[in-house]
Amino acid sequence: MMRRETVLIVYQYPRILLGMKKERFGKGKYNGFGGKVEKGESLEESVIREAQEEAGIIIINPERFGEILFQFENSEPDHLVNFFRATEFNGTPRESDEMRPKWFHINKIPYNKMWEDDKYWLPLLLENQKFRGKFYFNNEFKIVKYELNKVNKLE
Ligand code: 8OG
Repeated sequence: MMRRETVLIVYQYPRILLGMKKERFGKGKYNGFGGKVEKGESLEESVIREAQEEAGIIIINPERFGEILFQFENSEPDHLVNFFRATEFNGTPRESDEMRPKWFHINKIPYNKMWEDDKYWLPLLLENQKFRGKFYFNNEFKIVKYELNKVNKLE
């Protein structure tokens, strides 16, 4: 079984907008906005909808930057996550049931309160580099092995 998901990083140099996840998978961690891609939805439509639901912002021109397959030792299904970046949005970030938005300077990204893989791919996204990869997590949600490649384009 596999779940298709999205994650959006809003990047307004020199800061990024993350959200503290208040419920479900990844609770207690900072992450970009995103979630499950619904039936009949494109990746882009999904990430726009999630940013609106979770942070109350209308993102403009989200750009796809990476694709990572996450596999877990426990019964969690595989997650195929597409990562997006947007620099512009309308509205003011506001807290929702799921997320509490917060800006971070790019020199102070809270990697110790994020998924362990983020410290590998997020610097690439911030440097304009597209990527593709695969991470395997154990029962304690620690990385057991991974591959991460820079790519010129995502087909
Ligand atoms: O809606 P749901 O609670 O299933 O959303 C899970 C979110 O977490 C979704 O946006 C995809 C995202 N996500 C993973 N794995 C990882 C990961 O390893 N790092 C980051 N940054 N996000 C992840 O499912």
